Amino acid sequence: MGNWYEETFDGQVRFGLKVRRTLHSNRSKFQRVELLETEFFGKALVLDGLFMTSEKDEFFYHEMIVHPALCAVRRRARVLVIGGGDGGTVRELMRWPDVEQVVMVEIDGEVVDVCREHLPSIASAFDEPRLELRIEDGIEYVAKVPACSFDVVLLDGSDPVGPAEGLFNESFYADVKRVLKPDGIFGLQSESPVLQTDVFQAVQKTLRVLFDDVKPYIGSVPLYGSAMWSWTLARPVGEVFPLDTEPLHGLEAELRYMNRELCKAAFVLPTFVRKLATGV
Ligand code: SPD
Repeated sequence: MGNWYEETFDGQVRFGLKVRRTLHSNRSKFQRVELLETEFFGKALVLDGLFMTSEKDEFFYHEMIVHPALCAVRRRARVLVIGGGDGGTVRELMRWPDVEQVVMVEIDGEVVDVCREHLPSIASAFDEPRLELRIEDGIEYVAKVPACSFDVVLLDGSDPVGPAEGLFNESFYADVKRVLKPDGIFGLQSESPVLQTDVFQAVQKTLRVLFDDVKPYIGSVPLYGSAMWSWTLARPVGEVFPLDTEPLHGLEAELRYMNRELCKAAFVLPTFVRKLATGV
């Protein structure tokens, strides 16, 4: 028969998955970590009751958080990932031959361990020699590293509750800007313009205070219970566009969501999203 596992949005909307069995359930030092075997999505990671990723649809999210950001920079030698404990973001980064080093800073080592054990197709790049994996607080890490250390910073965090809450504020974004090179790029998941409208709007507004140019883009992630999800690119100095999507040409055979046309089209926003992001 199986049980239903439901994520609730603001006590107003519920999204549920039918679960065959629970493979892991534990309260780590930071959050409840669950690994479910579901009927439709395959194995799924859940943190504090929030769906994070699944075998079936993880590529929607991970290809969208990584590849547009890498198309927005000329130099991609050093990349910092904050969060990303399931490993999908690092796996996508490793497809780029000119990425020389990825530093991934994940606060919760239990997430990494559980994903290594149960989600090997997502956590497949943790043993890459180009990866430096650090289990520590990403907020403290960006506060202490020297300025201009990275070409790209990607924030692959959870929703703004629990350990990820501090990843949505101005002082954290200011540190991200400091550790980025001026012509580098900050890419982050920025929640759903439909179900988390206030967070989406607040992220855009806060980034605009600090960065010269901020460009949200949209796609779908079936596991997130909303037809629309968003990510955002922010450039410390200068403009985000134009994106150079040509390097994707060589990757397209191995990608399942991203392609050169989509990489540009994702920045074309429905009017209500554009108004939420820019006010006009
Ligand atoms: N509502 C869930 C938002 C989670 C965003 N991060 C997912 C992590 C996948 N690597």
